[in-house]
Amino acid sequence: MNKQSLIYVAGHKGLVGSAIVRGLRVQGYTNLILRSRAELDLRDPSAVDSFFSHHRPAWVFLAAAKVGGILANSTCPVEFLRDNLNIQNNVIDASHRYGAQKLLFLGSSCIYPKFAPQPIREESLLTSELEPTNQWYAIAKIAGIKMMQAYHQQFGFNAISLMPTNLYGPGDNFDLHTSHVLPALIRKFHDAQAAGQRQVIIWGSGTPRREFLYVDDLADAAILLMLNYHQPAIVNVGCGEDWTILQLAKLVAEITGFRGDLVFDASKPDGTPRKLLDISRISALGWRPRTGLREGIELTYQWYRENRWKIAEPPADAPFETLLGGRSATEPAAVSPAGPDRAR
Ligand code: GFB
Repeated sequence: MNKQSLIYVAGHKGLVGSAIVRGLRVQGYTNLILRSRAELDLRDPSAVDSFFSHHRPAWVFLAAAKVGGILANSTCPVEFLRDNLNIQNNVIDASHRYGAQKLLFLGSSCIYPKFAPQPIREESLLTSELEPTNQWYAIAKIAGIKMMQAYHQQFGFNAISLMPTNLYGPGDNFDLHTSHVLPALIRKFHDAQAAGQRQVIIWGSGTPRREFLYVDDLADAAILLMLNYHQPAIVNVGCGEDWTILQLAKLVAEITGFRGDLVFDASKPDGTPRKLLDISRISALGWRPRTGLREGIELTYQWYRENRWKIAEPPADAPFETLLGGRSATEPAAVSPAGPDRAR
Protein backbone atom coordinates (compact mmCIF):
# COMPACT_ATOMS: atom_id res chain seq x y z
CA MET A 1 0.00 0.00 0.00
CA ASN A 2 1.62 3.28 -1.00
CA LYS A 3 0.45 6.83 -0.44
CA GLN A 4 -0.97 7.14 -3.99
CA SER A 5 -2.89 3.84 -3.99
CA LEU A 6 -6.65 3.99 -4.32
CA ILE A 7 -8.05 2.68 -1.03
CA TYR A 8 -11.70 1.76 -0.52
CA VAL A 9 -12.98 1.71 3.06
CA ALA A 10 -16.36 -0.04 2.99
CA GLY A 11 -18.51 1.15 5.90
CA HIS A 12 -16.67 4.46 6.42
CA LYS A 13 -19.54 5.99 8.39
CA GLY A 14 -19.56 3.25 11.00
CA LEU A 15 -17.53 3.04 14.20
CA VAL A 16 -14.71 0.96 12.69
CA GLY A 17 -14.69 2.37 9.16
CA SER A 18 -14.57 5.98 10.36
CA ALA A 19 -11.63 5.14 12.64
CA ILE A 20 -9.77 3.43 9.76
CA VAL A 21 -10.31 6.55 7.61
CA ARG A 22 -8.96 8.75 10.44
CA GLY A 23 -5.95 6.45 10.84
CA LEU A 24 -5.20 6.35 7.11
CA ARG A 25 -5.39 10.14 6.79
CA VAL A 26 -3.09 10.64 9.77
CA GLN A 27 -0.56 8.33 8.09
CA GLY A 28 -0.78 10.28 4.81
CA TYR A 29 -3.03 7.98 2.78
CA THR A 30 -5.34 10.47 1.11
CA ASN A 31 -6.49 8.70 -2.06
CA LEU A 32 -9.57 7.21 -0.43
CA ILE A 33 -12.81 6.23 -2.09
CA LEU A 34 -15.83 6.22 0.22
CA ARG A 35 -19.51 5.52 -0.38
CA SER A 36 -22.40 5.86 2.07
CA ARG A 37 -25.09 3.18 2.35
CA ALA A 38 -27.44 5.46 0.39
CA GLU A 39 -24.91 5.73 -2.45
CA LEU A 40 -23.92 2.06 -2.58
CA ASP A 41 -25.96 -0.76 -1.05
CA LEU A 42 -23.36 -3.46 -0.45
CA ARG A 43 -26.09 -6.10 -0.16
CA ASP A 44 -26.84 -5.58 -3.86
CA PRO A 45 -24.44 -7.65 -6.05
CA SER A 46 -24.98 -5.61 -9.22
CA ALA A 47 -24.37 -2.30 -7.42
CA VAL A 48 -21.17 -3.68 -5.90
CA ASP A 49 -20.05 -5.07 -9.27
CA SER A 50 -20.64 -1.74 -10.97
CA PHE A 51 -18.75 0.18 -8.26
CA PHE A 52 -15.70 -2.12 -8.43
CA SER A 53 -15.66 -2.27 -12.24
CA HIS A 54 -15.61 1.55 -12.44
CA HIS A 55 -13.14 2.33 -9.68
CA ARG A 56 -10.99 -0.79 -9.24
CA PRO A 57 -9.63 0.07 -5.77
CA ALA A 58 -6.19 -1.39 -5.07
CA TRP A 59 -6.70 -1.88 -1.33
CA VAL A 60 -9.98 -2.69 0.37
CA PHE A 61 -10.88 -2.50 4.07
CA LEU A 62 -14.18 -4.35 4.54
CA ALA A 63 -15.54 -2.62 7.64
CA ALA A 64 -19.20 -2.64 6.55
CA ALA A 65 -21.42 -5.00 8.51
CA LYS A 66 -24.72 -5.23 10.30
CA VAL A 67 -23.65 -4.96 13.95
CA GLY A 68 -25.36 -4.52 17.27
CA GLY A 69 -25.45 -5.43 20.92
CA ILE A 70 -26.81 -8.50 22.62
CA LEU A 71 -30.50 -7.56 22.28
CA ALA A 72 -30.28 -6.59 18.61
CA ASN A 73 -28.41 -9.80 17.82
CA SER A 74 -31.02 -12.02 19.43
CA THR A 75 -34.01 -10.05 18.11
CA CYS A 76 -33.09 -9.75 14.42
CA PRO A 77 -31.37 -13.04 13.46
CA VAL A 78 -32.31 -12.68 9.79
CA GLU A 79 -30.64 -9.28 9.34
CA PHE A 80 -27.51 -10.37 11.17
CA LEU A 81 -27.13 -13.56 9.14
CA ARG A 82 -28.47 -12.58 5.69
CA ASP A 83 -27.20 -9.00 5.41
CA ASN A 84 -23.72 -9.85 6.62
CA LEU A 85 -23.43 -12.85 4.29
CA ASN A 86 -24.57 -10.72 1.35
CA ILE A 87 -22.30 -7.76 2.11
CA GLN A 88 -19.17 -9.86 2.59
CA ASN A 89 -19.81 -12.23 -0.33
CA ASN A 90 -20.31 -9.30 -2.71
CA VAL A 91 -17.28 -7.30 -1.57
CA ILE A 92 -14.88 -10.25 -1.30
CA ASP A 93 -15.77 -11.56 -4.73
CA ALA A 94 -15.71 -8.15 -6.46
CA SER A 95 -12.39 -7.23 -4.81
CA HIS A 96 -10.84 -10.36 -6.27
CA ARG A 97 -12.46 -10.14 -9.72
CA TYR A 98 -11.54 -6.48 -10.23
CA GLY A 99 -7.91 -6.94 -9.24
CA ALA A 100 -7.60 -5.51 -5.73
CA GLN A 101 -4.09 -6.14 -4.42
CA LYS A 102 -5.29 -6.86 -0.92
CA LEU A 103 -8.47 -7.14 1.13
CA LEU A 104 -8.87 -6.94 4.91
CA PHE A 105 -11.96 -8.44 6.58
CA LEU A 106 -13.13 -7.97 10.16
CA GLY A 107 -14.51 -10.83 12.23
CA SER A 108 -15.31 -10.55 15.94
CA SER A 109 -14.40 -12.11 19.28
CA CYS A 110 -17.98 -13.43 19.51
CA ILE A 111 -17.30 -15.96 16.74
CA TYR A 112 -15.34 -18.16 19.15
CA PRO A 113 -17.01 -20.96 21.14
CA LYS A 114 -19.02 -19.79 24.15
CA PHE A 115 -16.78 -21.69 26.58
CA ALA A 116 -13.44 -21.35 24.78
CA PRO A 117 -10.35 -21.56 27.06
CA GLN A 118 -9.29 -18.06 28.13
CA PRO A 119 -7.52 -16.06 26.86
CA ILE A 120 -8.88 -17.22 23.51
CA ARG A 121 -6.31 -18.27 20.95
CA GLU A 122 -7.05 -18.11 17.23
CA GLU A 123 -6.90 -21.93 17.10
CA SER A 124 -10.11 -22.13 19.19
CA LEU A 125 -12.26 -21.23 16.18
CA LEU A 126 -14.86 -23.93 15.44
CA THR A 127 -13.85 -26.18 18.33
CA SER A 128 -17.26 -26.18 20.11
CA GLU A 129 -20.70 -24.55 20.21
CA LEU A 130 -21.39 -20.81 19.90
CA GLU A 131 -23.10 -18.39 22.28
CA PRO A 132 -26.79 -18.57 21.26
CA THR A 133 -27.52 -14.80 21.49
CA ASN A 134 -25.11 -13.99 18.67
CA GLN A 135 -24.87 -17.27 16.76
CA TRP A 136 -26.41 -15.71 13.61
CA TYR A 137 -23.84 -12.94 13.43
CA ALA A 138 -21.06 -15.39 14.36
CA ILE A 139 -22.01 -17.86 11.61
CA ALA A 140 -21.97 -15.04 9.04
CA LYS A 141 -18.56 -13.85 10.23
CA ILE A 142 -17.14 -17.39 10.29
CA ALA A 143 -18.37 -17.81 6.70
CA GLY A 144 -16.59 -14.56 5.83
CA ILE A 145 -13.31 -15.80 7.32
CA LYS A 146 -13.62 -19.10 5.44
CA MET A 147 -14.44 -17.20 2.25
CA MET A 148 -11.27 -15.13 2.66
CA GLN A 149 -9.21 -18.27 3.25
CA ALA A 150 -10.80 -19.98 0.25
CA TYR A 151 -9.89 -17.07 -2.08
CA HIS A 152 -6.39 -17.10 -0.61
CA GLN A 153 -6.00 -20.83 -1.20
CA GLN A 154 -7.66 -21.13 -4.61
CA PHE A 155 -6.55 -17.88 -6.27
CA GLY A 156 -3.60 -16.72 -4.16
CA PHE A 157 -5.67 -13.61 -3.34
CA ASN A 158 -4.06 -11.57 -0.56
CA ALA A 159 -7.05 -11.73 1.79
CA ILE A 160 -6.53 -11.31 5.54
CA SER A 161 -8.89 -11.34 8.54
CA LEU A 162 -8.60 -9.77 11.96
CA MET A 163 -10.74 -10.57 15.01
CA PRO A 164 -11.45 -7.49 17.09
CA THR A 165 -12.67 -7.68 20.66
CA ASN A 166 -15.60 -5.45 21.83
CA LEU A 167 -14.92 -2.01 20.34
CA TYR A 168 -16.06 1.46 21.39
CA GLY A 169 -15.23 5.08 20.66
CA PRO A 170 -16.33 8.23 18.82
CA GLY A 171 -19.17 7.59 16.35
CA ASP A 172 -20.49 4.60 18.30
CA ASN A 173 -24.18 3.67 18.28
CA PHE A 174 -25.91 5.10 21.38
CA ASP A 175 -29.36 3.69 20.61
CA LEU A 176 -30.43 1.84 23.76
CA HIS A 177 -32.14 -1.00 21.89
CA THR A 178 -29.37 -1.79 19.44
CA SER A 179 -26.10 -0.59 20.97
CA HIS A 180 -23.35 -2.44 22.78
CA VAL A 181 -22.97 -2.09 26.51
CA LEU A 182 -20.38 0.68 26.73
CA PRO A 183 -22.18 3.37 24.69
CA ALA A 184 -25.47 2.27 26.28
CA LEU A 185 -24.07 2.91 29.76
CA ILE A 186 -22.65 6.30 28.75
CA ARG A 187 -26.04 7.35 27.49
CA LYS A 188 -28.00 5.90 30.40
CA PHE A 189 -25.83 7.62 33.00
CA HIS A 190 -25.75 10.90 31.09
CA ASP A 191 -29.54 10.93 30.67
CA ALA A 192 -30.16 9.91 34.30
CA GLN A 193 -27.85 12.67 35.47
CA ALA A 194 -29.58 15.23 33.26
CA ALA A 195 -33.04 14.15 34.44
CA GLY A 196 -32.06 13.92 38.11
CA GLN A 197 -32.92 10.21 38.23
CA ARG A 198 -31.57 8.19 41.15
CA GLN A 199 -31.39 4.79 39.40
CA VAL A 200 -29.88 3.36 36.23
CA ILE A 201 -30.89 -0.05 34.91
CA ILE A 202 -28.05 -2.39 33.90
CA TRP A 203 -28.97 -5.50 31.92
CA GLY A 204 -28.18 -8.98 33.18
CA SER A 205 -26.28 -9.91 36.34
CA GLY A 206 -23.25 -7.62 35.97
CA THR A 207 -20.91 -10.64 36.24
CA PRO A 208 -20.00 -11.28 32.55
CA ARG A 209 -16.51 -10.13 31.69
CA ARG A 210 -15.74 -8.14 28.55
CA GLU A 211 -12.58 -6.79 26.96
CA PHE A 212 -12.92 -3.28 25.50
CA LEU A 213 -10.65 -1.77 22.85
CA TYR A 214 -10.69 1.88 21.76
CA VAL A 215 -11.54 1.90 18.07
CA ASP A 216 -8.62 4.08 16.93
CA ASP A 217 -6.25 1.45 18.34
CA LEU A 218 -8.08 -1.18 16.29
CA ALA A 219 -7.68 1.03 13.20
CA ASP A 220 -3.92 1.23 13.79
CA ALA A 221 -3.83 -2.58 13.99
CA ALA A 222 -5.82 -2.89 10.75
CA ILE A 223 -3.43 -0.58 8.88
CA LEU A 224 -0.40 -2.38 10.32
CA LEU A 225 -1.78 -5.74 9.18
CA MET A 226 -2.62 -4.36 5.76
CA LEU A 227 1.01 -3.28 5.39
CA ASN A 228 2.82 -6.20 7.03
CA TYR A 229 0.73 -9.35 7.27
CA HIS A 230 -0.07 -11.61 4.33
CA GLN A 231 -1.23 -14.93 5.81
CA PRO A 232 -4.71 -16.47 5.66
CA ALA A 233 -4.58 -17.28 9.42
CA ILE A 234 -6.82 -14.98 11.49
CA VAL A 235 -5.32 -12.48 13.96
CA ASN A 236 -6.91 -11.44 17.29
CA VAL A 237 -6.87 -7.76 18.22
CA GLY A 238 -7.68 -6.87 21.83
CA CYS A 239 -6.13 -5.07 24.78
CA GLY A 240 -5.31 -8.18 26.82
CA GLU A 241 -7.43 -7.23 29.86
CA ASP A 242 -11.11 -7.58 30.76
CA TRP A 243 -13.61 -6.16 33.25
CA THR A 244 -16.95 -7.28 34.69
CA ILE A 245 -20.00 -5.36 33.54
CA LEU A 246 -20.36 -4.14 37.15
CA GLN A 247 -16.79 -2.78 37.13
CA LEU A 248 -17.45 -1.12 33.77
CA ALA A 249 -20.72 0.41 35.02
CA LYS A 250 -19.01 1.85 38.10
CA LEU A 251 -16.28 3.40 35.94
CA VAL A 252 -18.77 4.92 33.48
CA ALA A 253 -20.86 6.23 36.40
CA GLU A 254 -17.76 7.90 37.86
CA ILE A 255 -16.74 9.46 34.54
CA THR A 256 -20.24 10.77 33.80
CA GLY A 257 -20.71 12.01 37.38
CA PHE A 258 -23.73 9.78 38.16
CA ARG A 259 -24.03 9.08 41.90
CA GLY A 260 -27.29 7.12 42.14
CA ASP A 261 -27.96 3.38 42.27
CA LEU A 262 -27.12 0.67 39.75
CA VAL A 263 -30.08 -1.70 39.42
CA PHE A 264 -29.63 -5.05 37.64
CA ASP A 265 -32.39 -6.33 35.36
CA ALA A 266 -32.14 -10.12 35.42
CA SER A 267 -34.71 -10.46 32.62
CA LYS A 268 -32.04 -9.37 30.13
CA PRO A 269 -29.45 -11.88 28.85
CA ASP A 270 -25.86 -12.04 30.11
CA GLY A 271 -24.51 -13.62 26.93
CA THR A 272 -21.17 -15.34 27.00
CA PRO A 273 -19.49 -15.31 30.44
CA ARG A 274 -16.10 -14.20 29.15
CA LYS A 275 -14.28 -13.61 25.84
CA LEU A 276 -10.80 -12.32 26.50
CA LEU A 277 -8.56 -12.61 23.46
CA ASP A 278 -5.01 -13.93 23.38
CA ILE A 279 -3.11 -11.19 21.54
CA SER A 280 0.30 -12.88 21.18
CA ARG A 281 0.07 -13.01 17.38
CA ILE A 282 -0.55 -9.26 16.83
CA SER A 283 1.87 -8.37 19.67
CA ALA A 284 4.63 -10.25 17.82
CA LEU A 285 4.03 -7.88 14.88
CA GLY A 286 4.80 -4.91 17.13
CA TRP A 287 1.29 -3.60 17.82
CA ARG A 288 0.19 -2.35 21.27
CA PRO A 289 -3.02 -0.55 22.25
CA ARG A 290 -2.33 3.06 23.20
CA THR A 291 -5.59 4.07 24.88
CA GLY A 292 -6.47 2.88 28.40
CA LEU A 293 -10.09 2.18 29.29
CA ARG A 294 -10.60 5.30 31.43
CA GLU A 295 -9.09 7.59 28.80
CA GLY A 296 -11.07 5.90 26.02
CA ILE A 297 -14.36 6.28 27.90
CA GLU A 298 -13.57 9.93 28.62
CA LEU A 299 -12.90 10.56 24.92
CA THR A 300 -16.08 8.73 23.92
CA TYR A 301 -18.17 10.60 26.50
CA GLN A 302 -16.75 13.88 25.23
CA TRP A 303 -17.73 12.89 21.67
CA TYR A 304 -21.21 11.94 22.86
CA ARG A 305 -21.75 15.28 24.62
CA GLU A 306 -20.60 17.22 21.55
CA ASN A 307 -22.57 15.17 19.03
CA ARG A 308 -25.69 13.95 20.78
CA TRP A 309 -27.79 16.70 19.23
CA LYS A 310 -27.01 15.20 15.80
CA ILE A 311 -28.37 11.81 16.79
CA ALA A 312 -31.89 11.71 15.37
CA GLU A 313 -34.75 10.43 17.51
CA PRO A 314 -36.65 7.69 15.61
CA PRO A 315 -40.41 7.81 15.34
CA ALA A 316 -42.05 6.24 18.40
CA ASP A 317 -43.43 3.38 16.27
CA ALA A 318 -40.21 2.69 14.30
CA PRO A 319 -39.86 -1.05 13.60
CA PHE A 320 -36.94 -2.62 15.39
CA GLU A 321 -35.13 -3.62 12.17
CA THR A 322 -34.98 0.00 10.98
CA LEU A 323 -33.24 1.00 14.21
CA LEU A 324 -30.44 -1.40 13.41
CA GLY A 325 -29.17 0.62 10.50
CA GLY A 326 -29.04 4.04 12.07
CA ARG A 327 -27.67 6.14 14.87
CA SER A 328 -31.15 6.74 16.22
CA ALA A 329 -31.99 7.05 19.87
CA THR A 330 -34.82 5.44 21.79
CA GLU A 331 -36.21 5.39 25.29
CA PRO A 332 -34.56 3.15 27.88
CA ALA A 333 -35.82 -0.41 28.14
CA ALA A 334 -38.43 -0.95 30.83
CA VAL A 335 -37.45 -2.46 34.18
CA SER A 336 -38.28 -6.10 34.62
CA PRO A 337 -41.74 -6.50 36.14
CA ALA A 338 -40.22 -9.27 38.22
CA GLY A 339 -38.26 -6.63 40.09
CA PRO A 340 -34.60 -5.97 39.50
CA ASP A 341 -31.74 -6.72 41.90
CA ARG A 342 -30.05 -3.83 43.60
CA ALA A 343 -26.25 -3.76 43.35
CA ARG A 344 -25.33 -0.74 45.43
O1 GFB B 1 -22.15 -5.27 24.54
P1 GFB B 1 -23.22 -6.27 24.55
O2 GFB B 1 -24.54 -5.83 24.04
O3 GFB B 1 -22.84 -7.55 23.70
O4 GFB B 1 -23.45 -6.76 26.06
P2 GFB B 1 -21.96 -8.88 23.90
C1 GFB B 1 -22.39 -7.10 26.91
C2 GFB B 1 -22.91 -7.37 28.30
O5 GFB B 1 -23.35 -6.13 28.88
C3 GFB B 1 -24.09 -8.34 28.38
C4 GFB B 1 -24.63 -6.32 29.47
O6 GFB B 1 -23.93 -9.17 29.51
C5 GFB B 1 -25.28 -7.39 28.59
O7 GFB B 1 -26.39 -7.99 29.25
N1 GFB B 1 -25.34 -5.03 29.54
C6 GFB B 1 -25.67 -4.37 30.68
C7 GFB B 1 -25.81 -4.32 28.50
N2 GFB B 1 -26.39 -3.28 30.41
C8 GFB B 1 -26.48 -3.20 29.06
C9 GFB B 1 -27.08 -2.26 28.18
O8 GFB B 1 -27.70 -1.27 28.58
N3 GFB B 1 -26.95 -2.51 26.83
C10 GFB B 1 -26.28 -3.60 26.37
N4 GFB B 1 -26.18 -3.77 25.03
N5 GFB B 1 -25.71 -4.53 27.18
C11 GFB B 1 -21.93 -8.76 21.36
C12 GFB B 1 -22.51 -9.58 20.23
O9 GFB B 1 -22.09 -9.51 22.48
O10 GFB B 1 -20.56 -8.53 21.16
C13 GFB B 1 -22.19 -8.98 18.94
O11 GFB B 1 -23.89 -9.72 20.43
C14 GFB B 1 -20.75 -8.54 18.81
O12 GFB B 1 -22.50 -9.91 17.95
C15 GFB B 1 -20.25 -7.83 20.04
O13 GFB B 1 -19.94 -9.63 18.54
C16 GFB B 1 -18.76 -7.57 20.00
O14 GFB B 1 -20.54 -8.56 24.22
O15 GFB B 1 -22.61 -9.83 24.84
